[in-house]
Amino acid sequence: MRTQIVIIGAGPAGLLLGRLLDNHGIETVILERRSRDHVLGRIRAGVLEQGTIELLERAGVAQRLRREGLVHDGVEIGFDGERHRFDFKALIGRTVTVYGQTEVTHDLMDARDASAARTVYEAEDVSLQGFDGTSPVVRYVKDGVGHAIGCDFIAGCDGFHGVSRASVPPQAMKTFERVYPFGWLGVLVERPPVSDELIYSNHESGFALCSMRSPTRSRYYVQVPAGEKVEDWPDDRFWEELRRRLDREASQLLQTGPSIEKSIAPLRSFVAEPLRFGRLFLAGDAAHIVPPTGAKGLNLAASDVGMLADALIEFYEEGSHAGMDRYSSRALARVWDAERFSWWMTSILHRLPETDAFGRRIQRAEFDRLRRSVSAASAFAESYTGIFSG
Ligand code: RFL
Ligand code: PHB
Repeated sequence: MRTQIVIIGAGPAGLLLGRLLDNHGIETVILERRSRDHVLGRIRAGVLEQGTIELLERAGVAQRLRREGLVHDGVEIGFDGERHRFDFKALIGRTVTVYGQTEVTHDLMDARDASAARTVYEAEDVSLQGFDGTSPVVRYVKDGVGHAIGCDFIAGCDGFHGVSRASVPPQAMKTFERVYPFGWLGVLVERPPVSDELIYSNHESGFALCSMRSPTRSRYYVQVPAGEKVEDWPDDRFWEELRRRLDREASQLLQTGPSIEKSIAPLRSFVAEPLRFGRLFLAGDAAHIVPPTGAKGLNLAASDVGMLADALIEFYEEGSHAGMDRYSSRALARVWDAERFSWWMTSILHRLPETDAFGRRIQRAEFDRLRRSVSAASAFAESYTGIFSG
């Protein structure tokens, strides 16, 4: 069989790329290792930048997002019981929208199902060949039967543990990494959120975050040491720890209940360079990871595939290679800006090994500067809302 582009991975990056290309009559096949239900069951990101929303609009999948997305004008940051609100709208005239990654994925899957485009779920043993030449081939096994697809290009959208990046010869790639000695324990609960906006909290015992999925469903996180097990965190222990890390008002307003999902995500910063190897392009978590503190992962995945779709459309419609040649450097400029911001926000809000008495005073000084300086607060607002487009 043959197609124009094989996309590996049906996460938000792969599905959005498929949709943007489909809208221009470019044929794609998506190969996904997991089942559809498994992909939809993963609870991940919650905050969308304006640029991501514009891209979802362009893809024609933003109707439900427009209806159900919660527009937030700002966020709050707490430090040792004090809280400060950063009003993005007043500072720089921008907002963010809270709409779960699960919902984005759902909308993209529905749109793909309604089109003629092919998606193969539970595709095993996916392997990539010949992308350094002119005729790449992707092989996979489905229900015990081997298949091969010849194509013009391969898009590696298969996340951090995928096969695409691993298929590149190590000498052709440079990687940059920082692994943090802690993770985020997240809980989803069918209770109204503690506040209308997100609260990021720095407490002596560690970081906490109050987020949400809807006016009746909340998402909370606490920093836990690396290697911690979900089984060691019964709901009562989680709520007690979260309460401890919030200011008095928030901890009083917190409505607890039985968790409907609970998981631990490790924190990591990672970038692979470049993002193109002949006829293979990497996008999203396959190429880079940010710690979730800056809410950038999904937004970066979206901006990567927006740029990649433009480049591929330019190739098929105008015969020009220019966009494809520029893709890696264009996308990486935005990636590194988000890496910087996510690393910085992580380092000022978490308890790190270097957070001794000096480190804690520095964190406090960062918080005070953000509170007192309009230019510092505006720079924070620009980075959080994603004004930088590369
Ligand atoms: P994904 O979502 O990991 O999808 C990759 C897909 O590829 C499949 N796959 C394979 N398919 C075929 N063959 C193989 N060999 C394969 N190997 C893997 C996988 O099954 C999967 O379906 O990557 P993508 O599309 O690049 O999307 C990236 C985002 O998922 C990620 O960046 C965000 O979730 C990060 N993130 C957040 N980002 C935000 O923008 N805002 C947030 O508020 C935010 N919060 C978060 C987050 C991530 C978190 N975790 C769990 C890491 C909060 C958390 C807790
Ligand atoms: C979430 O709602 O899951 C969420 C929100 C903000 C973050 C990370 C995760 O920075």
